[in-house]
Amino acid sequence: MKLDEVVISKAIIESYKDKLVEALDVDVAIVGAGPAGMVCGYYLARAGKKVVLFERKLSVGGGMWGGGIMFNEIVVQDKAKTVLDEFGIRSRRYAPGYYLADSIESVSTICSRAVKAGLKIFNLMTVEDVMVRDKRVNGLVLNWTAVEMAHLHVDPITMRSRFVVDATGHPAEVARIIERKSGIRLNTRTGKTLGEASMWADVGEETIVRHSRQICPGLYACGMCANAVFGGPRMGPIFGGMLLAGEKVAGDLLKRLSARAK
Ligand code: 48F
Repeated sequence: MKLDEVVISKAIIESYKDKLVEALDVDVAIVGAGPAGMVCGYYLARAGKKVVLFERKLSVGGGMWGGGIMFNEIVVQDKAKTVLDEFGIRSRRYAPGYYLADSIESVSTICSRAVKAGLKIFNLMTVEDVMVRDKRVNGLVLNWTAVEMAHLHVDPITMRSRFVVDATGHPAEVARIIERKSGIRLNTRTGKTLGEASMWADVGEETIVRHSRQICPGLYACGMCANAVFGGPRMGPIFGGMLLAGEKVAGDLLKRLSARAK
């Protein structure tokens, strides 16, 4: 059989079009394919929820690939070892309470398991705005990252979602859009994002899980974004908090979604 380039092109275009149309009305839309966002997406998809994730970059994985200073190993504490095990990521004990995992195995395995569980990931797409109705976030405004990079004057498209998760890491991009444009008060001391504090792994890892929660109606913060919103410290290349944050936000959302279904 001779290969026909037009058949290849049609296959891609038709399949992607169907996938994108399906993504326009979902239970949960996650912004950012770092470890926190992908873990959150995995648990939601595994529970049968319709969940999509939009990632600005070509590759998923956010800040996890590079371990610490590009040494591609990550450290995970006792509490989060169960999440590594759940995904089937191999780890080894370095010292009491500290486990090491290969960052490449970690990112690729989390991504693979999440996608196979049913999470639909759209890479190369930037979330540039949100939809707000009655003071509640209920969707996202999307454009190709290439449009953003080239500063082209091209209008975006819109999708609807029962809940949105900001997993954009340090910049907390969705929370900052809310702060700038919506007039909605965030659930913080000042009603605005507080900005992250300087490095303190022990505190940062504890607060990140606590801070990963609803920050205004319809919107949850997850992972490093949560510490940026609530003023918690950064923690460097220990990643247990990111994994536990993803698991926690997924658990909170599953409760909310089942309450809405009743
Ligand atoms: O930064 P990132 O990995 O966030 P995370 O899951 O994990 C944080 C750690 O990697 C590390 C750390 C540990 O000490 O602090 O930084 O909380 O992943 C965030 C992802 O969001 C994407 C971005 O490209 C990255 O892959 N992202 C950011 N803004 C947007 C976005 C946006 N507006 N639209 C789409 N994707």
